[in-house]
Amino acid sequence: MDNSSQHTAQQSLTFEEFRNHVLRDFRIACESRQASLTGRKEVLTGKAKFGIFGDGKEVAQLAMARAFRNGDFRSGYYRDQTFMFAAELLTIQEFFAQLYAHPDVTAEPSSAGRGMNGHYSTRLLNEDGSWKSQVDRKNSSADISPTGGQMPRLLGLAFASGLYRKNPELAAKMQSFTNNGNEIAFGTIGDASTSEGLFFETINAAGVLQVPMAVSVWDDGYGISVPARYQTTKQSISEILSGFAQTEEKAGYRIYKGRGWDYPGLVEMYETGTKVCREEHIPVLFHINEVTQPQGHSTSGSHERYKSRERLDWEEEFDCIRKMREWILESAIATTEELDAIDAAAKKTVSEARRKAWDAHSNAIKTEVKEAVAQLHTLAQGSQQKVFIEKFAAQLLEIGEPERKEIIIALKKCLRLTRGENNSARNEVSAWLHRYTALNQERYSSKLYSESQWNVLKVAPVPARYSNESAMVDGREILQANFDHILSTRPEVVAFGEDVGFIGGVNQTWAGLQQKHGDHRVMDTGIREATIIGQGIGLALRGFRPIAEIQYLDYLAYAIQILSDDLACLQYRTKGGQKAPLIVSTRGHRLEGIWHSGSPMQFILGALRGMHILVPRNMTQAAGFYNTLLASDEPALVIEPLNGYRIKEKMPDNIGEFRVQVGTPEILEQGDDLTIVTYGALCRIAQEAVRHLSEQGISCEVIDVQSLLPFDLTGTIVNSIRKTGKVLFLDEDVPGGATAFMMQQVLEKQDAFRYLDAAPRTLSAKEHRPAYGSDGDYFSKPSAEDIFDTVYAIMHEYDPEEFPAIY
Ligand SMILES: Cc1ncc(C[n+]2csc(CCOP(=O)(O)OP(=O)(O)O)c2C)c(N)n1
Repeated sequence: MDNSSQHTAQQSLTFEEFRNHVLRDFRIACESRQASLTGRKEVLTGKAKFGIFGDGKEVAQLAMARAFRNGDFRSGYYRDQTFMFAAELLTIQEFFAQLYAHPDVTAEPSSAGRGMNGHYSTRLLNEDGSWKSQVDRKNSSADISPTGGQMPRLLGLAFASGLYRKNPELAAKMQSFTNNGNEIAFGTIGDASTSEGLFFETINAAGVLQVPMAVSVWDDGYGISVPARYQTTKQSISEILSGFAQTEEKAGYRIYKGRGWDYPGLVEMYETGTKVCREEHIPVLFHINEVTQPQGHSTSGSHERYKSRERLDWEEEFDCIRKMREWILESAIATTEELDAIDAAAKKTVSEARRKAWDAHSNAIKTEVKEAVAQLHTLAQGSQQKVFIEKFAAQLLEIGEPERKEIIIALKKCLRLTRGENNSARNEVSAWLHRYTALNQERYSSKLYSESQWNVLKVAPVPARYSNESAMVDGREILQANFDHILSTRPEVVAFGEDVGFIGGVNQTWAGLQQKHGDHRVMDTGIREATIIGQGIGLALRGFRPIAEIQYLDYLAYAIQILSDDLACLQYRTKGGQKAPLIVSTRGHRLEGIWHSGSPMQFILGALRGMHILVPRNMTQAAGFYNTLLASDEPALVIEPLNGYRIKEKMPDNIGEFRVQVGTPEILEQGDDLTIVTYGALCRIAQEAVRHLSEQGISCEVIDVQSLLPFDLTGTIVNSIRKTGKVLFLDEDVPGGATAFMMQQVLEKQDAFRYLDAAPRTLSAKEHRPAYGSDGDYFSKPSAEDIFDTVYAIMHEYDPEEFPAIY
């Protein structure tokens, strides 16, 4: 083949430059394949627990990496090691450090050993939690395991470029995040995972929004063992998405199809496709088929079980590195000897990098073992159990490849053995154990929440100020005025959701704000909860401060997976390497019927650790929370009380500036006999019940928790129980839902059981969802009468003479 006729991408290069590019790529392909082969061995010989690798996908990823520029983002999945190597976002040593779960960010920057092998990310944050520049480097968002889960965030990463381009003034201010919106968000996904709803939702949304999103589908024909005929209509994702293609009249996608082993074809395809994507913000789909998976899906099984002999033979023949090699030779770019030398060197490089990664990981543990053994020797000296302790020490030293848990187990066993001994070394050993436990806490459990100076707990409260002129208005007007102030003073804030833009939200909390601030600030979206959240995550990763609205709390279920798997655990799974300070705004608890009265708080509390969960009782408190959150760098969910928009509240004079502290309950009613702990729409109903109870001589304290995560950091509730000796936990969740959570927090964490004179009680909604209509609500959710009766029953149990049964 004539060298001068190579693809257009290479035409501006001299032959020498072109050859260097090709041989660099070939080297990376060889190294990456060797890393996969070696990685599998490491799992099978027990050095690592699980392995999933990118073999068979090398060549396509080299081509994608060629088109990837500074400022661009990747949102991909576990097959992308070759891309990461080629883009210089991952070293081979780091690849192995991750396989071994090395819990140190300097050794394993993607996730500090937390994320499992094949889960990549770049560190977007400095040590102190501030943003690094994104434009002078290549970026990868943090991978997650749920297949297709990378898609919603990808939309947001691409949308950020769109918004920056639409708002040049902002782009000029945010130069460390964008170069006028010229950045592409590259997505990767396996062919089988395109069956997920998240894929289609994202594809449609990006087509509507016309954002620079470039999705590559690595099509190897299987999802683990299940072939394409069970995954994809017509067995071709590009064919079925052809209706999305751009036409003369209508905007849409550019769709390209390439073969996973065709290096020159792929390089050219990526160059052409990403040019329009970057310049014209046209979304692009690259369907890469004829991709192989030489080692099978993962270390958990062999592909011979489900691939035919014919398929296995084809995979061997069309192995992408083999084909790349053939092409290099046919094109006379290099000789067989040169390629063999590259391959041999790659094997050496990988072997060396693997050894270094292993030594770094295992030597760190061995050093800790030695320290622990020294502690055990000290303990043994003055102990009657010397023989046994020395035996434990010797056993610990003998373990060929020890793990940290074995240190803890041995120390605890020896301290138990010596319980009650008058041995001064025990204190020292015990102190060492505590220090070691704390160290491992930092290694394996830190950074679920921001530990930066912008941690939400560091935001000081600012009281709402009122004067004689302060008007009584509908609650929704307070939110609207507050959002107006935010949009006027914070250009990086954008808000979006279903009906949020043109009409200003179903409850008018954004009314007129699109007209005033522009449709690049306040936006309508399609009905697509998961990608509304993804849109927010991607924007937040790129410097925006998005407020994403989920129209009703009941529909948060559509988005809970992405909130849980992606947003809530982001700081944790990168050990502080990334953050997405997204505010999710919704409304719930009480209105009408099965799907507009939900309060599934336990479900949210269980799924969203890593986010703050705020449940204001009215719109002033809600506005105060938004202001607090915008001063912090953490993600949160704010649930406005759905039935409160038309209830009158006093408009604060310092709208947009007052802040409500999270983790701080408020006492709404003072009382001596019993403490009612509640939140949201029930606050008013509890206050009403308390008035009736006082007529019966029962004095209740009503505490509005306001913030479920974090929960009462001030001890307000335990202090109240100290006074009253009795407590009722009240909410609209199911029995044993968030009331059980509150009870655990108060009795166990605040130690309140010591002060109780009567059994603690919970009162919640019924197990079923609320029936429609006023009576449906009354008989499904706690009413003032239910509260009265439950409180009275506690008082009756406590003092039956003073409080005889009523009914
Ligand atoms: C939501 C979800 N369901 C199931 C799995 C288990 N799983 C992991 S990989 C995989 C197959 C994915 O196949 P494909 O998308 O074609 O990617 P490939 O592994 O072939 O590159 C499955 C079912 C998962 N990780 N996430």
